[in-house]
Amino acid sequence: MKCRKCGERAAIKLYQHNLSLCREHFCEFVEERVKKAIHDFCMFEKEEKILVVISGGKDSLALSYILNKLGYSVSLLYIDLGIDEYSDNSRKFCEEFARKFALSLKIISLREEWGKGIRAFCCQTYKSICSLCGLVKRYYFNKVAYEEGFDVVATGHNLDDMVSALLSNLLGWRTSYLVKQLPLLPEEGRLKKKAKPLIYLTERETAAYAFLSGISFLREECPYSRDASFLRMKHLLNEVERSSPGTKFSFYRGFLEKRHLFQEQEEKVDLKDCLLCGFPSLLEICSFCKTFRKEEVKNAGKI
Ligand code: Q46
Ligand code: ZN
Ligand code: ZN
Repeated sequence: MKCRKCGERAAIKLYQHNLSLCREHFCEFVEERVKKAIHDFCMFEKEEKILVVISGGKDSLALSYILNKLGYSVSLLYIDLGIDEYSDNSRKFCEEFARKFALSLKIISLREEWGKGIRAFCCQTYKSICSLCGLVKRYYFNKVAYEEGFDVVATGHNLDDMVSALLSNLLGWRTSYLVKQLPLLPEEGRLKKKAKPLIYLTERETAAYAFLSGISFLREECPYSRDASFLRMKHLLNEVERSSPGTKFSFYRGFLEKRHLFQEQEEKVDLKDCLLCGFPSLLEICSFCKTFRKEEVKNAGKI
């Protein structure tokens, strides 16, 4: 198998594009896809300050590496959820990456901030760790971006993440979630702009890029991912992609073309400032404060 660009030995075959590429031309291909996503959705400019949320895994580290290589102003944020050894290991990969590429890294640790890991905060509203994990990550990346003057938060969601969430929300006809599956969510009050520059790349491509670029990343999966429904969607979509390469991309592109159908149905909600933390909330007290500041909520007479 030879690289279509230079005739050297190919490192990977991209079935969707019927294209074999060597290491150098594959990395170039990936970086071009990221540039295209940034350009197509006007995600950010060179002078904007970008906060990249990292987990120690291939996607977020590959994204940080590419944005830094392309000359963007990048800082990193790692949220330590306190999930036993998994969090300790992922934190080490993040610290090592930041050191190696001389990038600033802020760490927020639930055990340091709240005395306990995420498991202890599961409750009636957030029964599953994964839904609570989503709330914690969204709360902190927005808070850090707002308080520290970042223009945009970038996350390492790839095409597989987007289409699996899309399929799962479509199967349940959760239209309010469907409209959130966009590559760019605009700034709204204290909620900072959110960008997903890896949306034109599959998980296989980001993994290959991280490996071929010599990025060391955590290969261990979060222990809770075994029960996560999005993984079942990913397996399903991989089956479809194997027999019909390009399906994931055309599914997502179709959604982008038809997103107005769902946006029209979206009810405009007025967000208030949470009485305890001041960040946007549907109710007087935000979900994060209700979960993490139970005593204060009680004292405020809101329970
Ligand atoms: S980190 Fe968080 Fe995932 Fe672990 S707790 Fe679930 S959502 S599985 S990608
Ligand atoms: Zn080549
Ligand atoms: Zn709050």
